[in-house]
Amino acid sequence: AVPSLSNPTFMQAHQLATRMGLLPHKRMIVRTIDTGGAGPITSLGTARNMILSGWTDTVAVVASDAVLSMDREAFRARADESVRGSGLPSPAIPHGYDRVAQWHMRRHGVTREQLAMVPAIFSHFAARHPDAMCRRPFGVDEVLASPRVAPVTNVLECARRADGAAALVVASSSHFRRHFGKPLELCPAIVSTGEASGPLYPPAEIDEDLFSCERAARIAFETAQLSVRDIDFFALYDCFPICFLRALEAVGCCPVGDAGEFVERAWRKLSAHGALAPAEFPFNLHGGLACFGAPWEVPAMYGVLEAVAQLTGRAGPDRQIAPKPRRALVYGNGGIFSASAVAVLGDGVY
Ligand code: MLC
Repeated sequence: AVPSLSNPTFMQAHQLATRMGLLPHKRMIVRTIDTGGAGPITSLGTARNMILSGWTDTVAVVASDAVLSMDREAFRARADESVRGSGLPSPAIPHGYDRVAQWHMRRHGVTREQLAMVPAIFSHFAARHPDAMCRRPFGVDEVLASPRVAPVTNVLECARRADGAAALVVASSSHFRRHFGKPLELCPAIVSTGEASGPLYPPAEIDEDLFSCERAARIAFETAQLSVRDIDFFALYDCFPICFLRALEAVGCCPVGDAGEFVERAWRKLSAHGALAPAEFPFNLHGGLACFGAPWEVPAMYGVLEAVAQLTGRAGPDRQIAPKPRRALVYGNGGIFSASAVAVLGDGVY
């Protein structure tokens, strides 16, 4: 399990397992994974490693939080506290990402409008998902007119406070065959995972060394003997637009510095046709953190669930990529670019 902000407890997974009557149990291993928003993807890697090393046949990964139910002042205080010592003004997390966005604008020429295009595109996707919080597509003008949170960050660009939970069972292939009696194709494999760490807070002078997603993606690709060309769907963490832009570059969808233009091309196409087919922009088709919703450390799990829906052809007529994707890449980011975890799901060498 990953930690909760709304109901913080020591050793969250032990609390959960005890309350569910699963502990004490001699063969049960319980672990709380704390890599911030990367937690669900780190957990997939941990589950895979536990199974590959023969410790167990099945692992449940559980993420839940209720930060929308929190009083907004209490949320702000606790969120600020999570980056205590960073010296960032309140709200500290949006300001931290904002600093990185400003750096990217200066260094790579990303425009304010290109940042705003990220949630604008995802609002169109979210409107097709029955569980997404954003029910109505919006445009760049609306993003830029929404209340300012930090110098180049407005409300519609922020991870949206939400209550929510998601769980996933990871099983060995032999256990799956024995107990579920279904062909393996109905359940995507965790082909590989990669992880890397950045600093706890953005340093006073930001440079390329801040980012760790590149390293995490490289490990995942090398382990899988695959490249970005083998991926048909991407769930890339987008707590703020800069996180998504940087992820596009990190996983190799475009060269470093070109993500703003990459997004702008998609936005122009969407604006010209009124919509994008899922295969035309196969990213965060559930709507991502700003538009689907972001219960603190849960959202990367929503990316995994969308990837599973896509890979198994169960995303429904509005969102399903056709033909059905073979492989997906999911990326979770923790802290302010402090932790990166990447997993490749689907067909592959595993
Ligand atoms: C907020 N609102 C949105 C929205 N975000 N509406 C549409 N889309 C969005 N993305 C709306 C709320 O629903 C509310 O509407 C109003 O804006 C005010 O938001 P609030 O949260 O109720 O109160 P406020 O104190 O004004 O704070 C606004 C905020 C805050 C943007 C500063 O929501 C915030 O800090 N968001 C970011 C959360 C965050 O940092 N998550 C972690 C990301 S980092 P109404 O109608 O009710 O008034 C990460 C990595 C990691 O994921 O490791 O954690």
